[in-house]
Amino acid sequence: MTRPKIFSPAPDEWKPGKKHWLIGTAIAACGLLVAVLSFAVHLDDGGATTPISQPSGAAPSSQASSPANACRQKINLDEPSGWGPARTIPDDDEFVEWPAINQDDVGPQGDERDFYHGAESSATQDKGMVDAPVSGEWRNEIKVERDKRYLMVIYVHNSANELPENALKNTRVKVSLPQCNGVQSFSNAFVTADNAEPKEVWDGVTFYADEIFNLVYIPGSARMCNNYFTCREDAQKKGTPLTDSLFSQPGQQIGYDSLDGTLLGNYKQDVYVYFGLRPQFCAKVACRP
Ligand SMILES: [Ca+2]
Repeated sequence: MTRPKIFSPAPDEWKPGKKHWLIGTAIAACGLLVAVLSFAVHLDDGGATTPISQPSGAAPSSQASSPANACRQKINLDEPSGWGPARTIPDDDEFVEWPAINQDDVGPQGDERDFYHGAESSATQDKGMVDAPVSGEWRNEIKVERDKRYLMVIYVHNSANELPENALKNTRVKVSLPQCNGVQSFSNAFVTADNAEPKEVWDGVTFYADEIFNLVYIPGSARMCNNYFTCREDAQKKGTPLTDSLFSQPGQQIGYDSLDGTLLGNYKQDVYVYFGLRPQFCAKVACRP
């Protein structure tokens, strides 16, 4: 397999109000009850804000920290995988007043500063793994095991209101995957936009195992799902595919109805990026150098 180069280290008449996501999410709530055990359930295009079963970001319990990107030979789950930069969440009924990435805590994701998670997949092979339901909970610390695959999700939201002047421009997502071997490693997701403040945000996930391992991206598994490129369990709609540029500089451009980098504020245009990972164990598969 050729491994990609890995990057290292609603309606306008509404008066803008942060609670507007509730309108869409009320529709989504019924779907979520059905979707809670299944990754690939998405609602129709009828304004649902949360298309699939998702983790809620927990309020970061520690200080912001740099993205961790190395491997460890001992497990220490107290070591932060990283999130940042530190940014203030506005009051419940307010938007951020400028284009801002994942700077909210009242939407469907809870605290958006915790925007990157993973879950064990029920898939037994790489092909089509992104369509398989997850079989475990969405987590920030994932114990990886032989013959299993893991679905990762990155949530992206413009925390400003939906006015055009607050649209994020050249919005991009990239992922760091460790290229080393160890019993613990970290991956971080980075979201950037030219006019965002801060310009870049990041959030991490920790992987660990009883054996020395590394992680590989499952080729072709990356995709974007949102209210335009919906994803459904019936496999008729699968979002839109993303390229391996997700793992390289300058990252994968995302968007709403095209991958043009533009994301309006409020919740209609929020985005989920998915991709699959598979651990390799050194005793069974030659680890990368
Ligand atoms: Ca996280």
